[in-house]
Amino acid sequence: MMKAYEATGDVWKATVYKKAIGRIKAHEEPIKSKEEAIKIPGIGKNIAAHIEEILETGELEKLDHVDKDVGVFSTFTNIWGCGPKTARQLYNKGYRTLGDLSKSDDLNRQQRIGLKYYEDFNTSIPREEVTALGEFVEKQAKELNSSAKLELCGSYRRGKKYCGDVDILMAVPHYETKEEYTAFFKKLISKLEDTGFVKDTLSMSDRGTTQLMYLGVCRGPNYKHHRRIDIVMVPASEWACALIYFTGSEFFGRSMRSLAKKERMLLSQHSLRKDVQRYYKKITNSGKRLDTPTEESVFEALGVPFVEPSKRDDLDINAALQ
Ligand code: DCP
Ligand code: MG
Repeated sequence: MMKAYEATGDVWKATVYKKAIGRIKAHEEPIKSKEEAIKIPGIGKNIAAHIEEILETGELEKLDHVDKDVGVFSTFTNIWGCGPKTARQLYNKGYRTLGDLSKSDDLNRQQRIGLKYYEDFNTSIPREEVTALGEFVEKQAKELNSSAKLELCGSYRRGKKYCGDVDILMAVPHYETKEEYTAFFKKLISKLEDTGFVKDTLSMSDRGTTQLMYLGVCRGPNYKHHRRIDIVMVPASEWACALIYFTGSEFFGRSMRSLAKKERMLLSQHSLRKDVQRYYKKITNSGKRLDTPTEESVFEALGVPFVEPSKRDDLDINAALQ
């Protein structure tokens, strides 16, 4: 249904479904009735009724009325790098299948890589494989610098059994200047290419800031599938705030940033700052940067108890405090 509304450009309805999907995914217990469904924040009466129908009949009748073209749209938006807008453009140009697209000049380089690994990128990764891929990268990194630090983030760190991609955060203690950690990171990526682990590169950017982000495609030795891998390199002093950001969930991260704001602080993926002055949305004084060597120290400075990564799926830290 979300894809159907995205296809027709009904952003508001698509968002309602997107939010519900997020909440259902994050819900720890199986949902066995409409009553259980409606208790979950973000699930309204209509979606609870859909859930009941699926529980009872195994199907959702409303989906039968969705145009078959939505199937095409949904296939296209499942190509990495292809959003709703591109999918609509491709559709309007007459493309209907992945086969059509494989002969087309209308995809950019990233979308062509997305198409090449379509099946693999749409298959979730068992946790054990993510562990093995992370260990491979760690071994290569430590061969370059034995004190290099690496943490698997995203859904993996939140304890999921299956992950959409591999998210890695890296730093080398005492590497603060961009020159030193950029040199290390470039060497690492080349090494990952030389060993045959990295199969394709989607992008390498420094996001105009202190953090470097590599997006690519890898395959572990002894593994069958190609996987999406993101590696982020940060200066050592940004480790803890970056760790919170990349662990997610996106929802939890947003709630932490809004909590900071209430405390007249500013939390980002780079740092935590205090005594921040704002005039409406504008920051008029960026205050003072706090030293945050660990994740725990960030929670402490914000005055909230530490939240285990496995509890960060669906948690609004503000609501939890009330
Ligand atoms: N993130 C964020 N805001 C975004 C994108 C990402 O805060 N717009 C953070 C939170 C995510 C983390 O980065 O948890 C990793 O992004 P992913 O898209 O890889 O999301 P997950 O790892 O949580 O889920 P998946 O299993 O689908 O990869
Ligand atoms: Mg991820």
